[in-house]
Amino acid sequence: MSKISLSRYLVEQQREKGHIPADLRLLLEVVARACKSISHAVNKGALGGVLGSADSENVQGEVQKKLDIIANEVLLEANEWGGHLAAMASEEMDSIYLVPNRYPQGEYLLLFDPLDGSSNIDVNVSIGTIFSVLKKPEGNQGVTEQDFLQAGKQQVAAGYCVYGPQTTLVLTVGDGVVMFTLDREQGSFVLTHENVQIPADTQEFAINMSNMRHWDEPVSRYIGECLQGKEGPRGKDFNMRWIASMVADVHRILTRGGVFMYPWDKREPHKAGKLRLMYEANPMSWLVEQAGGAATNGKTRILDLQPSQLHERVSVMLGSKNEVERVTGYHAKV
Ligand code: P6P
Repeated sequence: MSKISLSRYLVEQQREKGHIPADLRLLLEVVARACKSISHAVNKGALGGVLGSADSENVQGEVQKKLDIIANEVLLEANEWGGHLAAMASEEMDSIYLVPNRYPQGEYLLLFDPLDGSSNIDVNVSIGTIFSVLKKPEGNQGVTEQDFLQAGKQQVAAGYCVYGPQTTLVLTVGDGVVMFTLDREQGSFVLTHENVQIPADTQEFAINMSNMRHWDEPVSRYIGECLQGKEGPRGKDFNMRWIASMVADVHRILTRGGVFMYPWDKREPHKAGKLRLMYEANPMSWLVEQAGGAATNGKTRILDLQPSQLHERVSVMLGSKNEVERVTGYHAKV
């Protein structure tokens, strides 16, 4: 089979399927090029002097790694001049980033977590870039934060690039999920997986077990039943994985199934959860749904949630449909 590049896939999505307009195709090509640059910087590691802390904090109050800032700057610089964007939003920036007036303004809004899982950078464990694309609402002259506050079901494209043993770009534009692996000799992303499907059932769950004593009852019940194995109500044994890098855990689930959970817990009861809705949960939830899975906050479909703040957090349960429906059902009984 001849190699299909990301560019060819996007042209075909534009020309033959009418799924994406030219400007969105251009935007996705630019994001992919930025991910290639980030992959290059990540792969250098200590040799590039990019490991360790940047001695600064982001809007979340988290210590920023040097690579967090590098990845953020790569994405801003790559996307600001193309004329396809009106503004950007990032986990690493308090407020939105307007495309400078010296460049043409486009109709899209780009949101990203430039380097998710950055606590894993210094220990050489897979990390990734997560991105989400929305359309700027019609009518308004300028762009404000309010324009970004759209439910996840309004996304026009979403994806991530995982920097692991391979650098793999995973994308949906609403026509299923496809995966492209970076061919470093050619310097291009090559289509390696089409029509990605998550099995509806699984025997593998991903959760940070050290938080067990802080969970709500439905989560405790669901995980407790998994731990009881074949002697318990589930009648089968379960395996556990926790990479502490959402991109890597979601990639495993898209590849072989599973359920990922970062639920609300009692440690900081005023926070809905740890993960951010706009640029982590929404893009990952659309990818999972496009691959036949499900994603809720325990009660509501994540893509239906109406955001009220750019950096708001959410409880996340996503992956194999039957497992997500089961744990969501336990919440409904509370
Ligand atoms: P914990 C990484 O910091 C992240 O945002 C996600 O990628 C990951 O799933 C989660 O936090 C890990 O959190 O509490 O297990 O370190």
